Amino acid sequence: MLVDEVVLKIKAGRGGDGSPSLLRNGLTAKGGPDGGNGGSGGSVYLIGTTNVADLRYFRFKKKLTAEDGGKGGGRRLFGKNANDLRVNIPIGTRITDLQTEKVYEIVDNTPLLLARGGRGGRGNLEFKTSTNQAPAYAEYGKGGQEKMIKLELRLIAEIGLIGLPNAGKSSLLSVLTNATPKIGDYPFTTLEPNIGMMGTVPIADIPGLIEGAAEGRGLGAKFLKHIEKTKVLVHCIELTEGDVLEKYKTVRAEFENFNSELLKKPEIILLTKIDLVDEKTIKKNMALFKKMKKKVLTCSLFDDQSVEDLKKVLETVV
Ligand SMILES: Nc1nc2c(ncn2[C@@H]2O[C@H](COP(=O)(O)OP(=O)(O)OP(=O)(O)O)[C@@H](O)[C@H]2O)c(=O)[nH]1
Ligand SMILES: [Mg+2]
Repeated sequence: MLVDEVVLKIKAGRGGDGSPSLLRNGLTAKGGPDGGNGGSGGSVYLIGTTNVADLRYFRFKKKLTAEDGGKGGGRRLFGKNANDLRVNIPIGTRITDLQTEKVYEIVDNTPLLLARGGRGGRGNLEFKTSTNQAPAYAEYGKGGQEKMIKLELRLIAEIGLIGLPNAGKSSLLSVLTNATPKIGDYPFTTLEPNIGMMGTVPIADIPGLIEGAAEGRGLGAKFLKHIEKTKVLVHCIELTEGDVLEKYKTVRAEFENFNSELLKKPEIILLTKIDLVDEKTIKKNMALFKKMKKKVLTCSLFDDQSVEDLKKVLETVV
């Protein structure tokens, strides 16, 4: 299951308390202050990475808490500074601070400081003055910052495979990339977007779109946001049944309804399952799209050369 939205609490560590210790030993009945400072609390950072594909890690984890700083001690002992908590999230995640509504986009691996750890309290050593040689007090450590945040994943695929249900999108993803999506000879096999890597190029396969998808019919609308950032769309249209142009227009109409910017994206028409139709049908449909000045390719899973040719074209367009 693709986890693409979570709300969680993040809490930086508290600073350690300073120590109010006064030195006592055999030589000194009433010695000076020797209480050390507390250590600072750990901060919480989120870091973009390409190694994590979704927000699954947070599915049952509703809170990220960094360590508290160590307490200061007698004999000038300073408390330990706590380690920061650094958590990897996928590049492409949008973070919203739910109190301030401030939004951060994770676009690279620069650590983003979200909750700063509390400062350690000062020990009594630091409060010693000419008039108060032996202060018996120290500071408490400061609390760490706390925030409620929302993480939203937007897959940054460079290429999006789109089309009606059963067009062969997931099959293509499985031959173009390392992904192993579910493939079935019935519509709506894909219920969640899949993403695979063709070398270094991420390709997304989204559930099939149908008329009314942009208003919530079928499954597609919820996932159209995942293709908003792609550079190229591969519009898969299978040739075995239905009017090819009608099918093309149905999907384009959904783009128009959802976000007309999608219509401006470079588009490759991919006529699929050509092993199941005759040469005449292929030629006729290619001509149709060529006349519309569209870039059109054909493909069959059973023709390795057609898959290789498609790969080559995709590599040059991203
Ligand atoms: N003969 C033939 N069958 C194909 C080809 N490509 C896909 N298929 C078959 O078509 C059916 C649908 O393939 P999928 O890849 O699941 O289609 P999809 O577009 O992902 O479908 P949804 O996830 O429902 O939108 C499966 O039975 C595939 O085996 C092809 O090139 N030739
Ligand atoms: Mg599919």
